[in-house]
Amino acid sequence: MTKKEKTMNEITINNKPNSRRNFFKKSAVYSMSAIAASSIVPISKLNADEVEITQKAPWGTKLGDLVDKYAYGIPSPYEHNNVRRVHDLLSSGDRYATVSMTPHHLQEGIITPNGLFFNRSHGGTAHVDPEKFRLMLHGLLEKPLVLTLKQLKRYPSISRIYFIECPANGSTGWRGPQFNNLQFVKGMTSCAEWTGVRLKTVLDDLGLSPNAKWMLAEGSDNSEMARTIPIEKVLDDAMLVWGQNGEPLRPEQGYPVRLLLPGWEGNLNVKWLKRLEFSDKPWHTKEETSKYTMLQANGKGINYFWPMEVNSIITSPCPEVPWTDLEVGDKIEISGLAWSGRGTITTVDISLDGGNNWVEASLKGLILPKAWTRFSYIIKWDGKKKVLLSRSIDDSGHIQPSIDKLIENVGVEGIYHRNPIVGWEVKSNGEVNNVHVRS
Ligand SMILES: Nc1nc2c(c(=O)[nH]1)N[C@H]1C(S)=C(S)[C@@H](COP(=O)(O)O)O[C@H]1N2
Ligand SMILES: [Mo]
Repeated sequence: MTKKEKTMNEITINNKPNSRRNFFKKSAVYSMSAIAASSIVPISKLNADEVEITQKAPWGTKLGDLVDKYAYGIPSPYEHNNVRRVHDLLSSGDRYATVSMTPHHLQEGIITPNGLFFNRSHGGTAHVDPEKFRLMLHGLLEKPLVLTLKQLKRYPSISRIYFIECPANGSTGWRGPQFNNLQFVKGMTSCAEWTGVRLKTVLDDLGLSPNAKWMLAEGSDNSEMARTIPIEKVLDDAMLVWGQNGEPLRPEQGYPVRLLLPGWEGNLNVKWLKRLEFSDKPWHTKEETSKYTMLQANGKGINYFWPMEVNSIITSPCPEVPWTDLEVGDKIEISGLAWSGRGTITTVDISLDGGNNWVEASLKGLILPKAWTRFSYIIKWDGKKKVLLSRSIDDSGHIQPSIDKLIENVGVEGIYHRNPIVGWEVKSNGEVNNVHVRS
């Protein structure tokens, strides 16, 4: 046994009582046991005598599909489980007002494929004829007008990677672990590269009145979704988008044009956009009176609660991706996603022991503001029960709270903005369960 493996085992069994000091402490020794290892081969027992590899595979003995079989390509039939899922508990009694969730356990990198982007709609998925699409911009503007899609697309475009998250994401576990899977625990967020025009570019052209303090965004779908947005956000990074990961927006995402408010509550990102109105007063739409207020412990509601909080989740392992095939000594990556609607992820810490000790994970690939950020930490499997947690910090100084801390602050009545540190228990046989860790 090398010195590093020993350190690892010692800390795993050293289950100190939780204290506030420990909670924020990072163990330098512990982090050295990660990655730094004698060899990079991840599997302890390798198979060097497999015979099949010397023979022709079944798919090589005959011609494959015609090259043009699919005018629009589809995933391998073996990937049939990589699909969005709806749960009846989360719908309003039908499949028109519900949410179809992203399978994060099967996601690679930080971009959600368009067919897997979560879909939260209140009146079904509308199908808008792009020829008949019109966008009305009016109110406190020098040049109010109605644009066709072609006209809108003549504005100079930009492409940016941003996540969208429904503020109800995570609400299924508000009072305890309700679902033993990742998909229903955190599946109401996805991340894409969006193409469109900055709203500021359009407004510079149309002459926004200095008296304009609010913008109303209204959808053309059956739900008539409408939200009031402060002008500062509109002029900061808001976009009108028509492109999603290199192709036109999908119907589920609001084809042909949606509003994108990077990092802010999903419901503000109005899909199937129809109208933008500018005013000196807010509107108090039905979405702002009957929904999307944040009920606090004292019984009062917070009216507007815009940015999505700093958040993270370990996506591998998770209940859907257990470690049941590992042998003691195998190296394995703990991988996950972190994001914040307030800025850029700076740090993700991992705990293997339910929050007694924390180590810093490495951030992989692109690290962008208001976008998913992939984190990674490699350990050597010792066959011992663990409680895995991830905790992210952003450059605005926000840190993911413990469940108890969050409940202390906002109570248990409000269903939105639930971003506590979430845990997976890995049993000694490698099975993974959703657990709540008190601290
Ligand atoms: N017009 C319209 N816009 C809408 C909605 C809707 O029902 N109608 N749902 C909102 C909600 S609640 C969320 S969380 C996001 C979800 O975006 P997505 O379906 O593209 O993931 O869209 C928002 N925009
Ligand atoms: Mo939402």
